[in-house]
Amino acid sequence: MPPAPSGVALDIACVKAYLGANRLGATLHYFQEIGSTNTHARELAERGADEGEIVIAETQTHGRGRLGRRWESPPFTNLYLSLILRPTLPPRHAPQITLAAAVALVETVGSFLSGPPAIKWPNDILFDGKKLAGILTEAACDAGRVEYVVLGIGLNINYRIAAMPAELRQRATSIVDLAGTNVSRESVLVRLIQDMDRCYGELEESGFEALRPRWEAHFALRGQRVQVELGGQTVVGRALGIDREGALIVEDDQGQRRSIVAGDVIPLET
Ligand code: BT5
Repeated sequence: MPPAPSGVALDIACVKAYLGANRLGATLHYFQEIGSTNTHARELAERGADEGEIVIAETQTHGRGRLGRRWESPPFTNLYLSLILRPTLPPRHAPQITLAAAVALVETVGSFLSGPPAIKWPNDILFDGKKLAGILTEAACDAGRVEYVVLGIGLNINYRIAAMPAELRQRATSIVDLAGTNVSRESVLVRLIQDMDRCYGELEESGFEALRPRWEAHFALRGQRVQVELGGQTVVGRALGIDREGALIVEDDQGQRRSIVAGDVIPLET
């Protein structure tokens, strides 16, 4: 698909035609503007939406990162989407959906770039240390089972660094800035949904172990000194990798191996 000139809306009919009979994306809820695709997807999930329904918007007025942070969402430029999933995984494995999405994202993005992107545990996709995409996973659990998961993805496509707010210019990037040319957002969207469909299927059928080698192959922090914020507690040490379940393994400065299920990781200069 040739890229549309910037400022042009997504051709959703074309996306649907290419998607065919995927489990994910059979229903696309498309908005020119929305508060947050994750918030709307949660409302739909609460009202009984099916697994695989996707909310997608051209711009978000209240695009969210983790911990109340903001996600810059300029119109007609990038992808902002939220997938509704109803996994059969136990709640303690729900964070693995973020890891499966990270594998899908690096595979999608890698196919549009000359080199491979990297994963910063748990939810950032980087290229040369700059953020290209972020994942926001929100799960609702009840009586020991996962009721639904909303998997939100923000991916910078035709977002020129010059158009970014000053605070992002040093630490964010986009496909156009890396590839040097505008890219068809429809092509990226179709590929992303297909890759996510495949990776999510692998996770459900074979567990995270099936995806782990591909995740590890893109792991950006291996061997690096990191600081991990655990909501009130800070761990400083060396990132070793992830375990069978997807927890980050850090050897702290006291020589103790710590297994971290959720937290914010800051790479430290050595
Ligand atoms: C994330 O949070 O990286 C998750 C972002 C998820 C966004 C998607 S868009 C569709 C869906 N609907 C939503 O409302 N959200 C999801 P976190 O790790 O907390 O990173 C947030 C930080 O990334 C910010 O504090 C900025 O420093 C940076 N940031 C904000 N906008 C960015 C952008 N467009 N590109 C790169 N970095 C950005």
